[in-house]
Amino acid sequence: MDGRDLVRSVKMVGSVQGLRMVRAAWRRQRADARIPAPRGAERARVPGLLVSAEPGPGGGVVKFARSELLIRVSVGGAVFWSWDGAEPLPSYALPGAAPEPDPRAVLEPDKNGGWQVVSERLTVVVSRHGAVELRTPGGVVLRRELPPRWWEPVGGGAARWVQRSEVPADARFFGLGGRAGGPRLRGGTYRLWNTDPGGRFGPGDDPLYLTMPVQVVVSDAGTHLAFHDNTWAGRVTLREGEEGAGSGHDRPGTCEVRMEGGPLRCWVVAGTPARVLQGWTALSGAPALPPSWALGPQHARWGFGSEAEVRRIVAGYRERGLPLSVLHLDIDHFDAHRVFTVDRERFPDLPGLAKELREDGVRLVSIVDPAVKASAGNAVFDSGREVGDAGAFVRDPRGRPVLGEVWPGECVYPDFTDPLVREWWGALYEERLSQGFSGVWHDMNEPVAFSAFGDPSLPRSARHALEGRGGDHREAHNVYGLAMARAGYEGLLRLRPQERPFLFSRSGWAGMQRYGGTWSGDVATGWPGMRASLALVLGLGLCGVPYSGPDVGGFDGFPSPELYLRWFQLGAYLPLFRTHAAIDAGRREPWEFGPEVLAHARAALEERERLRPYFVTLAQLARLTGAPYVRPMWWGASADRALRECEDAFLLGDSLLVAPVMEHGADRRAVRLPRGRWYDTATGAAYEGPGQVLVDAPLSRIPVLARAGAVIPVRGGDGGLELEVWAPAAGRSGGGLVVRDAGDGWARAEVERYTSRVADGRVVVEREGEEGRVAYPVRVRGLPGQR
Ligand code: NBV
Repeated sequence: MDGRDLVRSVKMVGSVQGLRMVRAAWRRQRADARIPAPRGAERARVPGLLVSAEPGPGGGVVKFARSELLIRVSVGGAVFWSWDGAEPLPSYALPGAAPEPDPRAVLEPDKNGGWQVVSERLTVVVSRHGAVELRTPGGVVLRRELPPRWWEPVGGGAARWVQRSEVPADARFFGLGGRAGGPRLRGGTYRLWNTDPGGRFGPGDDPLYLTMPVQVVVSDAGTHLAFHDNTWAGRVTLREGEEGAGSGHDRPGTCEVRMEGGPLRCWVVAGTPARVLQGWTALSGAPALPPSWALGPQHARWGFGSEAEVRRIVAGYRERGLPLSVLHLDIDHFDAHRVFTVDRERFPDLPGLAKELREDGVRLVSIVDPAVKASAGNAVFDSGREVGDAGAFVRDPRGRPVLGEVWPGECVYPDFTDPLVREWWGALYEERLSQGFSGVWHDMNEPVAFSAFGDPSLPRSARHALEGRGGDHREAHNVYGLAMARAGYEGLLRLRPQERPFLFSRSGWAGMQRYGGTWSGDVATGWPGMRASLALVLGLGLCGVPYSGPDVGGFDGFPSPELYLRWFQLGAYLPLFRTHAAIDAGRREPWEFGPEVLAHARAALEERERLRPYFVTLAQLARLTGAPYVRPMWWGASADRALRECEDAFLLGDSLLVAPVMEHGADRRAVRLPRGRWYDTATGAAYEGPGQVLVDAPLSRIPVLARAGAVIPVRGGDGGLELEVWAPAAGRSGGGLVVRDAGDGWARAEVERYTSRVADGRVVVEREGEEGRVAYPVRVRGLPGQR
């Protein structure tokens, strides 16, 4: 937080709290002084020379003079390797048991005095010094891990470590959670420490709320994902490689992972991007399926403030005939900012209001902050003190509760890494449900403790249960939001077992998708913020978290009508489509920017509703396959290098290509196309990829192109499902999947497969396995047979 942000937050929290923030910062610094300094007396260690090897399930153990390397290939192809005896479990990323070892993968000596494990998708080669190479079945090196190095504090304690790896010279890096500077991660250092950037962020801010040690690396040789399963603070330094233009002197890309403690263990999944995400979500858990109402338009604001204001907003949508599916209430509806309370003066009958809105098709979603006001008489605080032997709240090494300054004043923090605490916290959601809320929005869970300077979080010495193992905040910090999401998700599930919980969270870690989605957080209003917001959605999707979206219009300040509209048009094609802003920011209702913006925003809202069946299908497919709804342009064509560089457009599922306008004054834009024919969905014009084309982007819409042959489920004029089919090019065929909305429960959805082809100059659509019968109206677009 810089000086300006401090002034702004003091303005928001008040000067009494401002003073307490200074005190809190000093207190945290004093507490942290007890943690061993990272550069005290340490002993360095490397593995040394190879001594022996012992085959075991899926691979085995290779022993070195000063460490040992475990290699295990699992059924399904994911490769696990670790040093110093680390096993896959316990892990916050893996939901259950680790996958079974693949009995066909055997450790055997190689020709160079090292050892290797050959498996179906990857060959793992270990050198005599402890370098680990991952090769494709064709022998091309995807990744080469150099021998690691540890630094062990002389007096004992957590060892720091570093591991460098090399990737092909043409490789591009993605992922590491939500990164504002992405989606392609350029050379530089990226921190692994979930952080509230303090009021707003732009592309230059790093880290943000949701980091994770998941890298997705794309090169001609193939795509792979490497996950360093370690929750501690760390840094990843990336350097893109350089090709020697045929000279044979390529400089490989490099990646250096430095962690302040914790195990050195890594999972690698390789293959096509689709296969990589399938493998990754098989390991870290299938994405939760949002209820279909969460795929409709949503509106929020910090500062709706009263029942009358909520009614005014909903009426504003209704009077103008604008669709609205969800309205969010922020901390200002709480009583004195305390979580799980309602300000009864301003919301005298929240359940009544919620019921009325629901009858009108609008759900309410509530913010939930983790920090609990530390004052006797606050029911949540009082009940938390009764949990287990020591109460629910995080304590310092001397057993005193750790205090932090947040919105309600002096607060304590539930220790979500304790199963008992999760159970207690989950039960508290009954209060939210009885107030009429249908879902929750977790905020401030990095976790945040306001601080005049330094890291705005808990002291690193704070103690956590860590599922009974015990440890401090250095290990628990990055999974605080993840564990809170688990508490919330499991609580909602217990309370309403027949409904799918709706939860999204600002912070999280690898595996977050099991419990719900996330959103951009406080993205700065401006064109750069808009770009950053798309980078976040793309990067998180590649890390396995498919449901997210930005604060449309930006969190702070006053967007110009043009910026607001362009952001709105982008948001309409992202999984979480929600306008939101800070209490001191300008309005974000679509009618606040004049009649022209309103007309175009209406078109975007209507298009989103028309595409709702497609979004429902994409949500189901994300659950079944791990494929994000929003995919980078190289998704189906990772060998197309030009597409790897393309960051200003994306694929929405298999069928659509969305090219948002992210600069001022543009009325057309360049779009790089993957191979095949693409139709401009507004004009019907056909373009042939690969290559770059210039398409119209008037203020009324952003370019959206459909893949020739695509079969897209849409909402027809009568509200029923319809198939929109884009004519395949001559001699080609196409198709698409449809998963129908099976309600908000757990009914198993059926995946329907459709094919399209041209016969006798007509487009023919058939359903696989049903004697071709298609139960929906079909609307053909594009020009069949045209070359
Ligand atoms: O609860 C207030 C805000 C919220 O509107 C926003 O979406 C969160 O990202 N919250 C942060 C806390 C204060 C931010 C300055």
